[in-house]
Amino acid sequence: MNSTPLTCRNYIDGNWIDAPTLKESRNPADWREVVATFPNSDVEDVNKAVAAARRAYKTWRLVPAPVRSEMVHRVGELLLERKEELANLMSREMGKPLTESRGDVQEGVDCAFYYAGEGRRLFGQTTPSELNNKFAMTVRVPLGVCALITPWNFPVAIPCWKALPALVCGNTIILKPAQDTSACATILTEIFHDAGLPPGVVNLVHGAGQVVGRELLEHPDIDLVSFTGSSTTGAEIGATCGRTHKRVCLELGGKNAQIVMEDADLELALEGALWGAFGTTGQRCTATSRLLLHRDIKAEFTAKLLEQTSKLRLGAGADDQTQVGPLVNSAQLERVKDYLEIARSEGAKVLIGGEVATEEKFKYGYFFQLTILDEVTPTMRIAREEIFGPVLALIEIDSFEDAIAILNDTAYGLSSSIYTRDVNRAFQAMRDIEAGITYINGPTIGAEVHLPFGGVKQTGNGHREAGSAALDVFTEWKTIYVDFSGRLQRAQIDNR
Ligand code: UN1
Repeated sequence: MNSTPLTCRNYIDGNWIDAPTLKESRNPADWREVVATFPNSDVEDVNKAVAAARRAYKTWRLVPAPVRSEMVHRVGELLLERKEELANLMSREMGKPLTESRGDVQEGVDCAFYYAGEGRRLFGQTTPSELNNKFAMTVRVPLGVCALITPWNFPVAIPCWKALPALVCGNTIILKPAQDTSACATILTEIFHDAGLPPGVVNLVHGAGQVVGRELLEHPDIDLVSFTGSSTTGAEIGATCGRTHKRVCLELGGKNAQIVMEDADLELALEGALWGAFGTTGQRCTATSRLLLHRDIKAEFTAKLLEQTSKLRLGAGADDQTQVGPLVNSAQLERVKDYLEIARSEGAKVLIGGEVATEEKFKYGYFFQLTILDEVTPTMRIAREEIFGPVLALIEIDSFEDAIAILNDTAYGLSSSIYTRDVNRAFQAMRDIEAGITYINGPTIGAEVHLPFGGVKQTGNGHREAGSAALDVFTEWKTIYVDFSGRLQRAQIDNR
């Protein structure tokens, strides 16, 4: 399992740059293993990357979109070729099971092929002018230089969601990946390079958010910041981008709930709850962290849930047998431990788990037991705050109306789910749930790349990623009037 650490470098203006100071990215299943070293970049590195991206933008924006998208298509092909290598690296670097890591890379592939097609659309509108001999239309134009600040939980998929539409639209980019997944970001950047993207179009700057991220937010030559991460950091980023006049797209936290009504297919709802709560060790912004169970089925459902949870195999992501991996780092482990303290002090009952996993094989990793909390009330902090770990809170509901009200009683609004066989309730839920995404008879996780992704309330700031919605993030509308009358025509005057 211990292979030689990958030496990651910054990639600026088409060159891999050696760095004077390095940090380490370690395997969360066995922190003795250094997976990679990466630069602890400073402001000067950011400035060089921004200057390169700004220079490259002058010509990249003029490359026809269908030609740009051929390179994005190539990114998809190369991701497929290197899928197994990347998945293995990902499982070692951030801990999720191999099947999930492959899925993460596949999401990048799907995204590449989707946006490659977009290069031949990028549709604008034509509309009649109110004046004779005058033509009116809209076209999408790129913004310029985009800073993409990405998290560790989807180290390939999320950078792809941001980078690929940005590039097809004609922007140049600077990727600032999470420090926990510097190696994955490096391989992804190698793929961008090999796909033929010209120097300066894609730049990679590793390092701390407080240094690299902060400078990107302040830099006058950055036009857009796209960030996925916590709501607290997102609020700061939004405030800074407001002050520095940048467009900002925020994908933030969640406190997603799955409702199980008394008429649900309970086996299906059970599978959904297990996958939604414990997939990626609960470290998804779409993870199910509240399970709203109708009182008529709660006892039966809970018994089955405990039985199935106790069977899930915790282990190293790179091990084929593993179903749930470790947490990504010690800070996450501490956070989950703290929330268990809070849960106990608030009066929640720990039905299973609740502790750091202490078996010998977990000794050098950040493993936490799969945890289910009962007797949770909607006002408890554990029912309101994002934990980002393998912790599921059970809340009893009396009725459909009660369920919707509790589901909506949160500061967040990303994903949501209801299991019911009642078609009327399903449609009411689609209408009344306050969230960017609602699943009927499916878990809260598993969004597809060709549909909009994002949330309401403190989950975001009104933008959506993925699908054609991402084009609205990475382009400006330009409105064009062509007057072919050969004389001055005055709108709002000459047509009356
Ligand atoms: C995230 O957790 O930030 O819908 C993204 C899903 C995945 C993406 C999650 N496709 O669960």
